[in-house]
Amino acid sequence: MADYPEITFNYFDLRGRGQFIRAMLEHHGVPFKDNRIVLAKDNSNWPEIRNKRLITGDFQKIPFLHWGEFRLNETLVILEFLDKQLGPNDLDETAWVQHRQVTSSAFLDLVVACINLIWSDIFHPGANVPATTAILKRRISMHLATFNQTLTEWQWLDGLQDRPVMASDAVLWEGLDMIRLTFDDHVSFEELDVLAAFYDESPGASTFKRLLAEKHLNITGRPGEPDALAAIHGSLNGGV
Ligand SMILES: N[C@@H](CCC(=O)N[C@@H](CS)C(=O)NCC(=O)O)C(=O)O
Repeated sequence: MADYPEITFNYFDLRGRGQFIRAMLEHHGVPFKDNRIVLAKDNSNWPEIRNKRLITGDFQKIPFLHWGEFRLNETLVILEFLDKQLGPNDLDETAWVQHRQVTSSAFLDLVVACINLIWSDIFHPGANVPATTAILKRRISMHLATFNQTLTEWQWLDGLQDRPVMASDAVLWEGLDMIRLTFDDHVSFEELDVLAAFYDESPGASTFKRLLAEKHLNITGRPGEPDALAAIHGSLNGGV
């Protein structure tokens, strides 16, 4: 087994920006302390936790990864760091850059987009959630079609089974699964052959699914997330 330093991963006890990092560490068998921060129902315990820089790092936000001497904030930085530590060391520059692009877009354009929609009426008082949902549904559908085309051109599925699970796998899988749940299957990637095959058969998928089956996790820390999701689904189903 590889020799690892002391590792602590700090994140909320939810999916958000952290589940794919946990899942990667689990999949690779990395021994780590999984410090899950449990929010009070109204999130009132957060300001006190936020000030504990051993838990929230130099930017006082999470995810925050403590890996031996390294203190890492910023999700995309953590993911690149993990690929350097755990990923294949024989990727050429072109493949490495492609992985960084897939990781960034899956994180920002899929995962963060879903998170922001679920929080939208709180972060943007007076927001029109049905209209916001409809716009995002259109934008994400277009982006998934583009993703599918590009991954086809990049022959993404070839060799997927022959390399270790990378950040791109964990985040893209999480993004697709969050889209399924956030849009109640109204944004479908079933017809997008590469994405559909990736979601079902990518090498990390069984670990990602197993972890979620072992413990149900909300997508975000938004108080009342089930009601927010019900409102989004209602608007997609033609409700007000
Ligand atoms: N740019 C950061 C953003 C991290 C972030 O906003 N994390 C949220 C939780 S998912 C947080 O710490 N929110 C509390 C706060 O901003 O006070 C990243 O991508 O990691």
